[in-house]
Amino acid sequence: MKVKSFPYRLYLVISEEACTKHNFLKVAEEAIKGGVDLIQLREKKDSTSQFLNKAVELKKVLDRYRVPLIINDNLEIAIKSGAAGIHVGNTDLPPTEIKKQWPQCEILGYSVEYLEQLYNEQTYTSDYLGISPVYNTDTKTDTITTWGINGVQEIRSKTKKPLVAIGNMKASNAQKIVEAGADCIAVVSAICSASNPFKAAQLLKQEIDQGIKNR
Ligand code: TZP
Ligand code: MG
Repeated sequence: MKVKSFPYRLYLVISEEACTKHNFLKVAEEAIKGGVDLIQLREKKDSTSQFLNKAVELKKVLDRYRVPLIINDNLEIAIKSGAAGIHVGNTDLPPTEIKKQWPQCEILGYSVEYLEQLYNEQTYTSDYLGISPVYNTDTKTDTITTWGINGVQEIRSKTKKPLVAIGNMKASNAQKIVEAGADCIAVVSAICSASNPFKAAQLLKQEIDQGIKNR
């Protein structure tokens, strides 16, 4: 499937474990109906075969809605599952290497943890940058810079790359982070642990749309 390029607006980063109230495939489907337009599968504890099985199952759901699948930090699974792209952090396989090994990769995401990264070739090679994290979160604690709203503004002023804000993002803070320059909001718990993932996505999307209008 040929995918559209950015901007995507509401990005669900999903793992089976984070989906505490519903099956993760159900969460993904409801979230798409509520406005999610990009999904990343992030399984840090799975064996290769578990991760691949989940990716294949998730992709079947996403294909029905033409939503691209991104795989977190595992090139083999990204390729084998037929995903549209991959997301890597600062200490993972670098984007330049991913492009060499997987030239067909359509969406390559790269997390920014230091300002200096904005000037390296990994950033130039990426299709979007993750602002990671905007706020501290229990979902990922091994982080370096907590960017906050000022950090989002500063990164926005220094790059034209599409920016994805992640880290304790929710309906109550999404609008102002979009106004500060983020193109897209990524969430784990705001949707994965919601009793109603459809509604949670819908609320987030409304706030993002309002933020875009206010810019
Ligand atoms: N990268 C930076 S923060 C984060 C990741 C994967 C976790 C975000 O989770 P939540 O629950 O949306 O705060
Ligand atoms: Mg990593």
